[in-house]
Amino acid sequence: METVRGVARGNRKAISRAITMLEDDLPGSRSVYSGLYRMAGSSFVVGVTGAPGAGKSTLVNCLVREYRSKGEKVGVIAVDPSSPLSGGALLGDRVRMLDHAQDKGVFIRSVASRGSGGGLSRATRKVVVALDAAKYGVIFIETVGAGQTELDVMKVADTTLVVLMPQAGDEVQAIKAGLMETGDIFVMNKSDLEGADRAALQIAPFIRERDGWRPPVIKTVARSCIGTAELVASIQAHRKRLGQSRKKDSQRALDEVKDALRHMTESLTNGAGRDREMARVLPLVEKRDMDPDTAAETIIGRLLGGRPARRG
Ligand SMILES: Nc1nc2c(ncn2[C@@H]2O[C@H](COP(=O)(O)OP(=O)(O)OP(=O)(O)O)[C@@H](O)[C@H]2O)c(=O)[nH]1
Ligand SMILES: [Mg+2]
Repeated sequence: METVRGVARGNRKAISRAITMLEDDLPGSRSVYSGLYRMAGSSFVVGVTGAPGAGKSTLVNCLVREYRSKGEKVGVIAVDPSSPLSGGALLGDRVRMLDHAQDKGVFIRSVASRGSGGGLSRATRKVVVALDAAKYGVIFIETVGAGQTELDVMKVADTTLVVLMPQAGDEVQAIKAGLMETGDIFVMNKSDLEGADRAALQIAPFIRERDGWRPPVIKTVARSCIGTAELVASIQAHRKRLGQSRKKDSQRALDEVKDALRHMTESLTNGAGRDREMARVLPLVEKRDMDPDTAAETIIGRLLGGRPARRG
């Protein structure tokens, strides 16, 4: 498969093409995904979440610089749950990311929900697989906001950074939004502003140790990349810790298969409306000659029968 080979060589056009194929479920995307998935699995994925304006993009910019200086190829995925045509936030990201726009070792891509089944976490996973297969060793995922969607997207990450800032009541928001359970590392950004120490102290009691890892709180000034070397050291420490347990891998596999199942049952359900079998059973259910469960079973049987699972 030419696209897969192109991605393996790190060809940027091939990577873009592969991502578009996967996102839009274009013909041939199944075999592209299958090929890429086999090559993937060595990248390290860092999720970056937190309130709007906390400095996530500015911070990622610094982190990209840190990892580039270590010679790593770096991918950046900006996830925008709301608008397919990226709004102000992403546009801002683009401008800031221009720092790295000319760098061949950096690949930046945004992912937007198109209202298609499976949603953002599925789309994000696929972009990760493509960049992973292209040997981008570190991949950052930035999400805007702190809803359930973002928490789902963060499941894709190996290490999750929760970015907070002082004076915004962020601590309270983070505690409410379930971010305290999500974060592997807490970043108190904008530490040049007043109240950073106090804010850091306020969240500390809500941070729980998980699997022998106690999430640290690290102060940064992303605007001048202060504290980001320390942050990288902490990310690497967490990565090392993860490397020692296989649990993460089986959890990831479970999440991925569940995502795929959800997507497929959704498209089955949507496609069923136009199915011949549906046309046959519907009048029966209407007349109560057949119950809806039996009708659904019949349709699934036919749909699956007509679409055998691919092997290999
Ligand atoms: N004072 C101060 N300002 C900062 C710092 N880091 C970022 N900012 C500013 O905060 C604003 C928001 O930064 P972004 O990086 O766009 O924040 P974000 O979290 O990516 O924002 P969204 O993507 O819109 O959610 C910008 O004006 C930055 O210049 C910092 O350490 N100190
Ligand atoms: Mg941003």
